[in-house]
Amino acid sequence: MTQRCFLTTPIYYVNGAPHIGHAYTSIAADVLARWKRLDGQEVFFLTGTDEHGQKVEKAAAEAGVEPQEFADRVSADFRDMAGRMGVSYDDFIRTTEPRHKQGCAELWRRMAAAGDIYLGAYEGWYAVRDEAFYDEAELTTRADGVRVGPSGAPVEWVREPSYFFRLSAWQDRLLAFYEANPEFIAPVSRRNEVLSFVRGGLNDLSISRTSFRWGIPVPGDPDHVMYVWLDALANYITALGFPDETAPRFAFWPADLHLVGKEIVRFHAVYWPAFLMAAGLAPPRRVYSHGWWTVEGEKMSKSLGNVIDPRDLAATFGRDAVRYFLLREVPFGNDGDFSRRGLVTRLNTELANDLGNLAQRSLSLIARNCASLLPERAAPTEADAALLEQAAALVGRIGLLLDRQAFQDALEEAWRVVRAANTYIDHQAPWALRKTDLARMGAVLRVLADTLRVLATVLSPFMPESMARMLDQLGVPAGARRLADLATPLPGGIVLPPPAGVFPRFVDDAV
Ligand code: ME8
Repeated sequence: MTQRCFLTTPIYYVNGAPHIGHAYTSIAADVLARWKRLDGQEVFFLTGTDEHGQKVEKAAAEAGVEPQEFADRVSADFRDMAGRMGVSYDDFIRTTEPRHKQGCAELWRRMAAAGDIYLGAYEGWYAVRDEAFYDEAELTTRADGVRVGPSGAPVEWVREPSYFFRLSAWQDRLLAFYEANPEFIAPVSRRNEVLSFVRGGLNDLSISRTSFRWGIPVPGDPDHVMYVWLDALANYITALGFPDETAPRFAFWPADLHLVGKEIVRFHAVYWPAFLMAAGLAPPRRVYSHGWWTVEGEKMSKSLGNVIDPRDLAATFGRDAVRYFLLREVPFGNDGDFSRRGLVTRLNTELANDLGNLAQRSLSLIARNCASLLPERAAPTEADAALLEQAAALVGRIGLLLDRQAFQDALEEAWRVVRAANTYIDHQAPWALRKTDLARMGAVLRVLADTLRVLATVLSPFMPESMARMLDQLGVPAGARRLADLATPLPGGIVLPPPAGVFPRFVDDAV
């Protein structure tokens, strides 16, 4: 049976425009989705927008439009961003869609039927920007006297009737679940944070609000709207057709991976599995929480005016260069700093020089010296075999690294082969063989073409457009670009199209 794989991004709040932080998570998830598809798996890749709650209501009011109209506009912008960054999602869910509202209400009913929801009153701190409740002990006071939560978001005191989820009763079951599933939260630093948070004891969680209206009504008590995080998390199952557990899509549950930023790990690794288990559903298999980007050393913020739209970067540097940079620059779990200089350097050295030139040199030698015909494979010399074996081993190595979301290491593995191939071409000097040993020249160029084919294949999830162009130039048929196809050599003698540079060098006046 084909292996199934369900991958998700967070659904993004529609209070503001998409920026590189959002693109980052979506691109990372996209690389995994594309890799799994290349591996022949059946993939369901979900993204979308989180449209309810006080924060969105407030942003709409500030813009002077109704929340739904505002959400329609910003959601469309997120969809456009995903499209332009090459994010190959299978579904884009919006929490204002009827399918979501119905499924979410049913999730509530199941949690209630299990006895895990009760009516009470909430009194405490709330940060609208984070849509999160905080304990007194988590707060600090800013220089201007404003009380803020751990993220720096101002808090306000709220006091209102509220339904609660009996989270306190789930502490032991959650700890047992983490114990039995050591891979559930990654990286390990985040796992430790979550473990100590849960070991410290859990308070019941307020899951409804009465002080505003922009949310999903609580079943049977329309004075309340659901807490936006319960609403938002439910997207991962409502998109699969929940509550219809017989829907073909529902076979994708439990999710193989929720990719999230580090600030929302608690919602995904504590609240979400507890909600699901309370409703009698399986928790997801894994939550990976990546680090945060700053821009030129500063936190991105509207007031600083340094918020970067990934579409602008793509227009300037090319979409694939941006995708590559984001995943190459820092280890996935760590924070990173985005700088224009850093991007230009990687584009020019690693893409244009290391990989682009390798392909350009090899392919133009074939065009010029072999009448554009792919040379036949020949009995390999030791040097040939060493390079070909290193290339062949890439598929397995990258697969294992991507299963751990180690994007940077995966790219580093590929670049080891790129560097080895550059050393090989310099040592073999096929341009010189033209006059001395034509057969050997052909053999060397064929080794290079085969190595490039592996590279372009394994890198295609990262840089789909440019690697597709490279595969075109290598004569690899569009229907034979999966990992498994690498086992079948291309026939010698096929005509290759004229080579054209895949990564132009970027000359930056601003640097
Ligand atoms: O939290 N660096 O939505 P959100 C890296 N709606 N990643 C960043 C980033 C940065 N500077 N800024 C944002 C929400 N992200 C909820 C999620 S899920 C059921 C509900 C990415 O619009 C990162 O993935 O605030 C982070 O978790 C997400 O955007 C937050 O997006």
